[in-house]
Amino acid sequence: MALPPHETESADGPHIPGRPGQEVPQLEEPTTPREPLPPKQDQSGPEVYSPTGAPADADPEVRAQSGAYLTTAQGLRLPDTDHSLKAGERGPVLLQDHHLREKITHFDHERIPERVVHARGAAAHGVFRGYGTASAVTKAAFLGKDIETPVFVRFSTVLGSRGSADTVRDTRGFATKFSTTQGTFDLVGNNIPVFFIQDAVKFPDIIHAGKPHPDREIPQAQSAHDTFWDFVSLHTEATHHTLWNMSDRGIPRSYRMMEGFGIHTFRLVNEQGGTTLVKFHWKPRAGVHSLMWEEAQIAGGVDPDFHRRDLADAIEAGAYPEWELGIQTFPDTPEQTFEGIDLLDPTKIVPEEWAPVQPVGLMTLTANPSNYFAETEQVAFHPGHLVPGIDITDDPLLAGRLFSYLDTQISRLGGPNFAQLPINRTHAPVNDMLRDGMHQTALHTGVAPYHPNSLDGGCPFQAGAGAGGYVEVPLAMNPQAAKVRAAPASFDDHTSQPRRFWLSLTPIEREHVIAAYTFELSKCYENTIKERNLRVLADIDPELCSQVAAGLGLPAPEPSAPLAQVDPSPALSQLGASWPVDGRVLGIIADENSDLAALARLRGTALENGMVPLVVAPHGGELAGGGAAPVVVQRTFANARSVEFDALLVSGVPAEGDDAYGARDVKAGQGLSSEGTDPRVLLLLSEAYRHSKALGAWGGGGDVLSAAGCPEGLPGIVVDDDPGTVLARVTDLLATHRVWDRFPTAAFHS
Ligand code: HDD
Repeated sequence: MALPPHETESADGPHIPGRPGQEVPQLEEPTTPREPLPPKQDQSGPEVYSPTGAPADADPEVRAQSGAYLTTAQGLRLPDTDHSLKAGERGPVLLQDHHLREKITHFDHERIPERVVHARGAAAHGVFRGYGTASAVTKAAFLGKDIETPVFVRFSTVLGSRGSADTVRDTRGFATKFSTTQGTFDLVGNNIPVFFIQDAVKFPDIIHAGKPHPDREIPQAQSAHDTFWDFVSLHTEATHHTLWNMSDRGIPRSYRMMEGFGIHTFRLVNEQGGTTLVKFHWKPRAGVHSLMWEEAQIAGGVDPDFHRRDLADAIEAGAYPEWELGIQTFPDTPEQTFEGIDLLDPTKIVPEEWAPVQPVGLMTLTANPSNYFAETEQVAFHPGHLVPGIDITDDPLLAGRLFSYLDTQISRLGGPNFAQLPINRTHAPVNDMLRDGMHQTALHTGVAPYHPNSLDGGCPFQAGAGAGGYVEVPLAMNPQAAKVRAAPASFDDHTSQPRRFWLSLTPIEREHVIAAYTFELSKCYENTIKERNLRVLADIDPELCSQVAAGLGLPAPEPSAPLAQVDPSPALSQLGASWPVDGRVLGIIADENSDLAALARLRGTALENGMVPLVVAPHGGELAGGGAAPVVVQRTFANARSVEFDALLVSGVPAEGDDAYGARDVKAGQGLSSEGTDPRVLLLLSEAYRHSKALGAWGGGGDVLSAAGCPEGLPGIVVDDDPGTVLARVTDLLATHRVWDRFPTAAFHS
C-alpha cells in the first residue's frame, strides 16, 4: 500500500502538515466569523444513527462548535468570554454572571470516572468485510460474503491510569464494536490468548494485586512489584498468562502489530440450528512485533503516547492497519473439549497446528476519532452484545463478565442510558421499552411501555427466530449437577501449557523472557515472593528457572513434579517470517552538506514502498543548498530518539567532483559535520544498533556509522555508494522486523 507524502512540500512556502491539496486552517486568531470547517477527507467515519433511526449528521445544530458564534448552552450568543461581569473594571465579580457560572460549573464536572481496568486506550474507526467463509457454521449476517460493517476498535493497557505510559509491560486490550444491521456485536478481547484466572470471582483479586500498592499508590502501570508476584505465585492458574506477559507480547511495537484473541470459546449457530464451538483470532497483516525492553523504557519517558501516536499517525498517513478475523473450530460435543483441552478453561489455548485459524473477514482501520472523550472514552463494550449466530458457552470467566460490563458503565457513564451516547448507538433500529432514567435523550412515544398491551395496538411485537429474533441455543442442562463452589479437575493443570509456550519460543525470545522475569522479580522487596516464583518457574522449565535465579542471586529450586511432556507450537513464536513494511518508520539523518537531490529521491521511493520516511537534521524547517530543491525536516537532533525509528539511514555528502558537491566547505568522509559528528547522532545510531535495527549509509555516511561503533561489515549494516541500493537492502532487513543475528545472545538488546 503506497503512502501519500507525510507533509506538503514546497520550495517557496511554509511546510504545514496536512494532506496534499487539503486546505489548511489559518494559524492566526481569526477576526471574522467563518463557516464550519469542511470534514477532513476520508475522515468521515461510519454513519451514526440515533435511536429513532435518523442519521445524527442530519442536524448539524446539535454538533457543538460547528457554528460561527460562541453561545451559552441555551444558545444565547456571547459578546465576551474573556472577562467576568464586574461592578467596574477593578470591582468585585457579580454573582448574576450566568456565563461565568455555567462555564466554570461545567468545567468542574468535565471528568468522569476512568475505567477500573483498561483506563488508558486509543481507538479508531474502520470497516469489517466478511469473506462469507463462515456461513457453514454461523448465520451471523455480518460474516456474509462482502458484507461491510462499520467497526470501532479500542486498544488499551490494563493496569495503568488514563494518563500512564503506553509502552509499559502489560496485557493489551483489543475491543471491537461491530455495528451490524442485526444489532451490535462486541468482541472484547486481549492481545494474549489466555487469561490470568478461570473464574470471574477472582477478577477483583488479580486486579487488586496488579494495581499500585494501596498505601503509597506505587508503582504506576507496572506488574514489577510485590503484590502482583505474591498473587500469581500463590494462584498458579495465572502462570500461563504471566509467562505471555513476560514474553515480547507484553511490550508490543505497535497496536497495529498485535494479534487479538476472543479468549473464551464461543458457540456459533448456523441457519439449520447446527452449533460449532470456536475461538476468535485477529491476525495483523503487518505481523506480530515487539519493542525491546530498553526501548519500551525509553519511550515511556520520551514519548509516553508512543502507541496512540503510532496508531493515529499511521491512519493519518494512509497506512491503514489491517487484521484478518479468523476462527478455530471445534465440534460441539457434550464434553466441550478438544484433544484433551477443556474448551471452557480460559487459561488454555488450542495450538494452531491442531486447529488452524480459518480466515472469515478483514478489518481495516481507516479513520481516527475526532473527539477523544465522546468516542474513545465514552465507548462502552460488553461481551454480552451478541447477534444471531453467535452464542456464549459456560466458561465461568465469561459468565462474570456478562454481569460486570453493564454494571460498570452505569457508574462510569452516569446511568443506564449510555447506549444512547453517539458512539454506542446501534446501527439497527431500536424499539425498546427502556424508559426514563438519568441522561435519557430518546423521545419514546406511545402510551403503553409494557408487554403485552392493547393500548398501543400490541406494539412492539416480539420477534421469533424467523423474524430475526435472538434465540439462545436450547442447551440441555445437567440435571444431576450439584450446586457447588468448585472447578472441574481439567482446570487443575497449570504447567503444561506454559511449558508448551516456553518450548515454542526461539532462543532470543527465551532470553527476553528470562530478562523480563529477572527484572520484575528483582523489583520485589520480599525474598519469599522471589523464591516462591522460582518454584513456579522450576515447574515450567529448569533452564528458565536457573537463569532467573542466577540473575536474582538465589538458588534454583528443583521441579516439584516431572515436567509436562508437550510438543512446541511454532505458531506461538513471533520470529522467522517476513512481513510487509507498510507504515514502518525510516529515519534519514542528513544536514546541509548532504546530497539533497539524492535524499529527495530516496524519500520518494520509501513512500512508494509504504514506509514513513522522516528526515532528521540539526535544525527544524528545511535543508537547502547545493542547488537542489530544499528538503523538509521532520525531526531534529534535539527531539529525535531511536525508539521512534524502525531503521536509520545516514545520508552522505556528494563526492568531490560530483555535480552535487558544488562549492561546499566540507571535508569528504566527515559526514554530518566538518567538526565531527554530533553526539546526539552517535547516540541515535548506537541505540538503534543495540536494538538490532537495520542501519544504512551512503557516501561519507559510512564514517558516521563507524564513529557510532557500528561499522560496515557487521550484521545489518548496509553501506553503498548508491542510496537506492542501501534503501532496497534496508527494506529487506526491515521485513523481518530486526536484525536478529546481530548479537550472539539477546542480553545486549533485551
Ligand atoms: Fe474485562 C474492560 C478484556 C475479563 C471486567 N476488559 C475490559 C476491556 C477489555 C477487556 C479489552 C476494555 C474495553 C474498552 O476498551 O472499553 N476482560 C477482558 C478480557 C477478559 C476480561 C479479554 C478475559 C478473557 N473483565 C474480565 C472479568 C471482569 C472484567 C473477569 C469482571 C468480572 N473489564 C471489566 C470491567 C471493564 C473491563 C470492569 C472496565 C471498563 C469496562 O469494563 O467497560 O467491567
